[in-house]
Amino acid sequence: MTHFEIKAYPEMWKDLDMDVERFDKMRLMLGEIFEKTYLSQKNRPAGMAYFDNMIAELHGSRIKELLAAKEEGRPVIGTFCVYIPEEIVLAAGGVCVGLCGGSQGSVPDAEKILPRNICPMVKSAFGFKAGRICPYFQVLDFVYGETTCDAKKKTWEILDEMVPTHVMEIPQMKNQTDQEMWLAEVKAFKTKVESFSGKEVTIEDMRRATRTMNNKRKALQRLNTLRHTNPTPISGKDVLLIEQIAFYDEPIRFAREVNELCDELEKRIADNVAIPSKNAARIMVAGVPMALPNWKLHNLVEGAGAVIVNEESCIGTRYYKDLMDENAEDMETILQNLTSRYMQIDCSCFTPNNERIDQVLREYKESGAQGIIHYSLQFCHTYNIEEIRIRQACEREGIPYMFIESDYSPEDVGQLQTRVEAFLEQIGE
Ligand code: BJ8
Repeated sequence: MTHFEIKAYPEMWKDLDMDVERFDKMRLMLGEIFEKTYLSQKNRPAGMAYFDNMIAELHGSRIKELLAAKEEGRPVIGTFCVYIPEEIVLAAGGVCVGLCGGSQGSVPDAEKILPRNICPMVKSAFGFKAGRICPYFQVLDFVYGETTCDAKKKTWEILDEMVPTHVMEIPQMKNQTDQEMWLAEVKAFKTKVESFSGKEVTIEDMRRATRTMNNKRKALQRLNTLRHTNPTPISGKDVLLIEQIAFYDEPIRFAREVNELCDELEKRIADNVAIPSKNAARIMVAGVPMALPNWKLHNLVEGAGAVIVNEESCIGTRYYKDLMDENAEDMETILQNLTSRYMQIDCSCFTPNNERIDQVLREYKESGAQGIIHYSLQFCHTYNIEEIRIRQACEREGIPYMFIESDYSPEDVGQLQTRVEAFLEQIGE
C-alpha cells in the first residue's frame, strides 16, 4: 500500500493568515488516521479513488477553487447546518461549503474562550477559526449560522467578532406562522446573498440551481439505496466519507462521481461482490451529524465485524431525502417550495418532532438493518432527550437498540468497543 498524505500548501496557507506550523502537524495526523481508517479496508470499490483524492486535496486544490470563485466575485459561504438554502447560494453563482466540526484537535482552542460543557461539534468548529487552523474558514466571505440549538446560536455572537456571521432564525415548530416566518428569513437571506454577489437572482437561476441540488441529492439517494442491498457492496465508512465530502465538493462534479460509483456498485451487486461477509450484522445509525473527520463510531462498529447500512443524520439522509419542484413559474412560488422543502428536515430542535420518529422507523425497514444505534454528542440536549422517544419506538417495534453519547476524544473508545460488541452479540443471538 502506498503511503497516503494530505497534500501541503504552506505558501497558500501563509497567505491565508493561518497558523501554518500547527496546521501542518494536524494535516499529518489526519493523513495517518485516514490511512488507518480507510485505506486498510479490503476490496473497496475503485470509484472511491476520487473521494480519497478529495481528502488528499482537501486543504489544497479545493481551496484554490474557492479562491478562484472569489476572484470572479462569487461569494463563498460557510455553513454548519443543512438548513442553509443552498439553492439560493448556487443561483447567485456562489459556493457553499460545510465547515469542519468533527475533530478533537481544535477543541482546546475553543475552550480558551467558550465554556467546556457545551457540544463538541460547536467547540470543534469554533476552535478551527479561533486557532486559525482551517483554510475554509480563512477563505469564506461569511458564515451562515442558525438558531437551531442554544450552543450554536450564542456561539455565533462570539464567532461574529472573528468572521462575519449571518444568523437565520429557524422556527422551532411547524405551524403556519412558523412557515411564514421562515419564508421571510429565506427572502432576507436571498437579499443578503444578492448584495454580496452584486447579482440579482432570476427565476431561471433558481430553476438551474434547484436542478443541480436535486441531481446531487438524487445521486446520494441512489447510493443509499444500493448500499441497502444484502450483502452490501460498500462499507458504511466509505458511504459516510462520501456524505461528508458532499459538503465540500462542487455539486455537479460530485453528483457525477457518485453516479459513476453507483454504476460500479450495481455491477458489484450483479457479480455478487460484497465488502463484508454475508453474515455481518447490519446496523443503522441515527442521531447527530458526524462532521468530518468524525469516523469514530463507524470505525468501532465495522472494526467489530458489522456493517453500517444507513445514517439517519444531517450527514446522511436528512440532507438528501427531500427534493423540490424544479419548474415553478415565478420567484414567490419557488421560494415557497424551497421553504416547504427545508421545513421537512426533522432536526431535533423542532417540537413536537413526530416526523423524525416515523422517519427513523421507515429507514430502518428500508435499509434492512437489524438494529439501531442512536448516536448523540455530549451536551446536545435536543438529541439526548429525543432519544427517549426513539428508544420507546424501538421497544414498541421490537427493534434491537442502543444509545451512545460520546465526544471526539479517544478516551471512551475502549468502553464503547465493549458496549458495541455486546450489542452485536445480542443481534446475532
Ligand atoms: S438540522 S442536526 S445540522 S442543527 S449536536 S450543534 S444540535 S448541540 S448539529 Fe444540526 Fe442543523 Fe439540526 Fe442538522 Fe447543537 Fe446538538 Fe451540537 Fe448539533
